[in-house]
Amino acid sequence: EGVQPQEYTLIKMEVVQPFPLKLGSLEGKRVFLAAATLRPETMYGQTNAWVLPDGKYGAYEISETDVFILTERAALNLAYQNFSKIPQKPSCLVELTGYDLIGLPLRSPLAVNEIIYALPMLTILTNKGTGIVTSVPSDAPDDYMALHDLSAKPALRAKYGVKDEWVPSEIVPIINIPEFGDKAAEKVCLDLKIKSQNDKDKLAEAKRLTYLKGFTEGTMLIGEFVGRKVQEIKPIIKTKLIESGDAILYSE
Ligand code: A2H
Repeated sequence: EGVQPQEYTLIKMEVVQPFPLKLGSLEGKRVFLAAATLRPETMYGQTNAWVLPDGKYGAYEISETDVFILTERAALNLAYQNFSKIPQKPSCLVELTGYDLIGLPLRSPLAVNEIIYALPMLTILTNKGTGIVTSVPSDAPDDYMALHDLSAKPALRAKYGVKDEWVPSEIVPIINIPEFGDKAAEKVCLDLKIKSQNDKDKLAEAKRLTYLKGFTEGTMLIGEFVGRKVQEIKPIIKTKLIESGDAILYSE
C-alpha cells in the first residue's frame, strides 16, 4: 500500500436472484459484488466481473438492506469509513471463495449488457481494493487479456467450470482515443504482442499508454455524455453513480 491514500469508486454489481445454494441465507437482501475502480466513466463497457478463484471473500452487511461481497480487509476498511451495519465492525454473514462466485449473474450500473457474469482472473491482488474487479476489455489491458485467455483456452474454462455462455463474445467500444481507436486496450495489447494475462511487464506498459491517453485525449462514444472529453465527464459520472446509490467512495 502506498503512502498516499487511493480513492476508489466501488461499483455495486447486483447479484441477480434466485441465489445459488451457497448464498441461500441471503435471500431477501440486496447482494452486490463491490468492484473497486479508478475509471467510473468506463462502466458503460462492462462485460463481466473478475474474481480470484482461490481468494477468500465474505458477504458483509453494509446497511439494513445491502450486503457487499468483498475481501475481509476491504470490509474492515469500509467499517472504519462508516459502511457497516454494525458501527466500526465488519459483519460477515457468509464466508466465500472466488470459486463460489464464478458464474454469478450480475446487473451492473450503466453497463450496456443487461446481465454479465463473474469470471476468474488469476492476477487479482487481495491486498488492493475489494478483490473484485469490474471488466472493461475495451479500455483495460488486464481485462482484455484475461478475457482473451478465457476465450482462447477451453482448458482454462474447464478448469474453473466456466460455461461458454458466460464469456462475453463482444467488446463494447466506449471511448475513442485518436492514436488507438475505439478499442484502445485491444490495439495496445496487439501492438505490444502481449501473450496472456500473466505478461506482467508488457501489461504495465500497455496500462501506462492507455491510461494516460484515455484520460487526456479520450472522448465518449456512448451514453449521456457522448462526444464529450473523458477528462471533463469523469467526475460528473462518478458523482451521478454515487447520488443514484449505484456506487460509494472508498479509500485505502
Ligand atoms: B480499473 P491501482 Cl477501464 N487486483 O477499473 C488487480 N486489479 C485491480 C484490483 C485488484 N485487487 N482492484 C482494482 N483493480 C483494477 C477499470 C479500468 C481500470 C480501466 C482501465 C484501467 C484500469 C475497469 N477494470 O486500471 O493499482 C481496476 O481496474 C488501470 C490500473 O490502484 C482499477 O481500475 O492503480 C485499477 O486496477 C486500480 O489499480
